Amino acid sequence: MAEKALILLFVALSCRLACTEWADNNRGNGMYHGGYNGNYQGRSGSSGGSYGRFGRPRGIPRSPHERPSYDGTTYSRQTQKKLFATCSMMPDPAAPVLVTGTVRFEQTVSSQNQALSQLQVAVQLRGFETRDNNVDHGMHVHMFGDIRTSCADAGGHYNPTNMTHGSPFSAVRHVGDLGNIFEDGGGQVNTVFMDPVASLVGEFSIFGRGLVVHAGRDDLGLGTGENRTESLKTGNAGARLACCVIAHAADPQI
Ligand SMILES: *[C@@H]1O[C@H](CO)[C@@H](O)[C@H](O)[C@H]1NC(C)=O
Ligand SMILES: *[C@@H]1O[C@H](CO)[C@@H](O)[C@H](O)[C@H]1NC(C)=O
Ligand SMILES: [Cu+2]
Ligand SMILES: [Zn+2]
Repeated sequence: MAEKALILLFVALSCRLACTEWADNNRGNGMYHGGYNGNYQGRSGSSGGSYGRFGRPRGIPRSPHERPSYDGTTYSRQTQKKLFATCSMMPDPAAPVLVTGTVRFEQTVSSQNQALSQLQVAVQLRGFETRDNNVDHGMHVHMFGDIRTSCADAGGHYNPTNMTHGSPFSAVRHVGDLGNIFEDGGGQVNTVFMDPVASLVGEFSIFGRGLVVHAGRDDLGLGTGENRTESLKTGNAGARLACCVIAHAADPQI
C-alpha cells in the first residue's frame, strides 16, 4: 500500500517536471507568442496556474513567481523571456580577405517586450588578415539590412537618435556603435560582450538592420585634426570587410 502511494507520488512529481518541460519546449520558437497581450506563460508552464491533471502536488509550494490575482483563483506568471538573433557574416565582394562566421545576439525582455537585460553579443568570426599589424576591427550596426550587391548597401551607422559617432560606453554614440572586436593570432575573433544601448526590442530595435565588420580600428569618436570629421561619422574604421543581416533566431538551447 505504502509502496503504491510512493509510486503515485513519484509519478505525480515526475509529471510535474515533465509537463513543465513540455510547456517550455512547446513555447518553442514563438518569441512573439503572447508578447503583446501580456498572457505569455512563464517557465512553470501550462495555463491558468494548473499543474495538469494532478494539480499542485502536496508539499510543493507555489513558486515565488505565482501570485494570487484579484479573484484568488488564477495566478499570474513570471513574465520574462529571451529573444535571440543571429547574423551570418559574408565577405564583401571587394574585400581582400574572406571573413565569415556568425554573430549571435541574446536579450532578456518582458512580456511587454521591454528590455530586462543588456544586449549580449557573441562573435565567432574567422578569416582576418594575420600578416598585417592590425588586430582591431570596428563593428557596427548599419542602417539597412538590404545588402544584395555589397556591404556598402548597408548605408551609414544605425543612428535613430541623431547623435555623433562614439564609444559603446559613451552617452553620445550611434545606437549601432558596438566598438571594436579583436582578432587573435589565427585571424579569428571569439568573444562575448554586452552592449548597453543596442537592443532587440523597442523603437530602435536592431532586428533587420545590417551588421558590418571593418578592416581597421574604430577610433570611437576620438580622432583629432584631419581625422576629426570622419571620426564623428564612422570612427575611421576603414573598408567594409564583411556584413550580414540581423535576423530572428531560435533559442539555441532547444
Ligand atoms: C541631426 O543633428 C544634426 C547636428 O546636430 C542637425 O543639424 C540635424 O538637423 C539633425 N537632424 C534631425 C533629423 O534631427
Ligand atoms: C589621422 O589618421 C591617420 C591614419 O590612422 C594617422 O596616420 C594620422 O596621424 C592621423 N592624424 C591625426 C592628426 O591624428
Ligand atoms: Cu560600420
Ligand atoms: Zn557610429
